Amino acid sequence: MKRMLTGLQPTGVITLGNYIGAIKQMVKYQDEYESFIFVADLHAITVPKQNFNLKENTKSLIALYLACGIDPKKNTIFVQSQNEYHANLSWVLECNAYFGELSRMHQFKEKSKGKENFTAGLFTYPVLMASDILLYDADIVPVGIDQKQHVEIARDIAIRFNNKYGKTFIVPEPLISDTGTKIADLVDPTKKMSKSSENQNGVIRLLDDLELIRKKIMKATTDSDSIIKYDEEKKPGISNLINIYSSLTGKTIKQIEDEFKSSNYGTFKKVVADVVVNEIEKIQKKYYEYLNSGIIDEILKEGINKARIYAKSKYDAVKNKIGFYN
Ligand code: ATP
Ligand code: LTN
Repeated sequence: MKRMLTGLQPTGVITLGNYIGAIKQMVKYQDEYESFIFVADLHAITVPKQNFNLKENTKSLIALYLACGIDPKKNTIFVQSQNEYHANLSWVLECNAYFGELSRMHQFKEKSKGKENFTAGLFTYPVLMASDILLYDADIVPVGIDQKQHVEIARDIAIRFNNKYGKTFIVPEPLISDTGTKIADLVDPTKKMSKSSENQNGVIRLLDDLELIRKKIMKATTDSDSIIKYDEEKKPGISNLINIYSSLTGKTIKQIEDEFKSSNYGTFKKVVADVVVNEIEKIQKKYYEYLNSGIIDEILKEGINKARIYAKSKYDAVKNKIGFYN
C-alpha cells in the first residue's frame, strides 16, 4: 500500500478553504493509502504571533481532524514537536539544501516582504517540511496549490541526498486536488481565503457561529449582472460560491449553472449558505464531543509511538550513510 502524509499548521481555527482544499482530500485518501496526518506545530512558530495559544490550537486542530472524518483507525495521527527526529533530520537536510533555492520559495518571499526581522526558521521552513515527508517514506503528499513548491523542493533534496549517499529516501509526489483547490475570500474574491486574514467577514471558520456563517455568505461580494455562470476572471465572487457549492455537493459546475439558470444571486446564496451551514453544523457537533471526551490524548499517544518507530529507523539509516559516530 502506498503511503500518504500531510499536515496543517495550528495557526488559527481552520477555514472552509482549508477544509475543502486540504482536509476533504485527507478523508478521501485515507482508504486508499497508509496515512500519516500530523499537526505542524514546529512550523507554526516560524512567524511570531500575538495572543496565540499553541497548546490549545493543537488540541483543537486534532479535534477538528477527527470531527471532519479523519479516522484514527485508518491514520497515524500525531503532533510534530513530539517527535524529535523531524528537527534532527531537518538539520542534516539543511546541509543538503541551497541558499539560492530556498530564497526562491514563494511563501518565503511573500512572508518576509518588507520585514527587517523575519526568522531564520521562516527561511528554512521548506527543509523542515522535507524532513516531515522524507522521514516516513511518503509516496504522496496532498496539499493545496500554494504548498506545491515546497513538495517539489523536498523531491529535489531527496534526489540530491540519494545521489550523494546512495538510495535513502523515497521521492514524494505532490497531490493537488482539481476542484476547490483555491477557495477565495468572500469580501475580496481575488484573494485566497486564509486563516490569518484580517477581514473576518471574508473568512468562514469551522468554529464560527452558524448564523454568522450564513450572514457572511449572504453578504459575499458578487458582480452586478445577476447571472449564475462560472467565470473566474470576470465573475470571481460568484465563481467562488459555485466552487464551494460544487465541492460540498459533488455537483459539477455545468450542473450548477443549469440548476440555477433562472435564479437570482439571493436565491443561490441562500442555497449555498444552507449547504455550508449544514456541513459545518455536523462538524461542530462532533468537534465538541471529541474535545470533551479525553480520547484525543489516547489517539496522540498511539500515533506518536508509531510515528517514532518509522522516523527512528529512517534517521538511523541517514546517520549511518553520513558516518555519524554511534
Ligand atoms: P495562513 O493564513 O496561516 O497562511 P492558510 O489558511 O493559508 O494559513 P495553510 O495552513 O497555509 O492555510 O494551509 C493548509 C492547507 O490548506 C494547505 O494544503 C493549503 O494549500 C490549503 N488551503 C489553505 N487555504 C486554502 C484555500 N483558500 N483554498 C483551498 N485550500 C486552501
Ligand atoms: N506547510 C504546510 C504544513 C506542512 C506540511 C508538511 C504539509 C508542514 N509539513 C509536510 C504536508 C507535508 C502548510 O502550511 N499547509
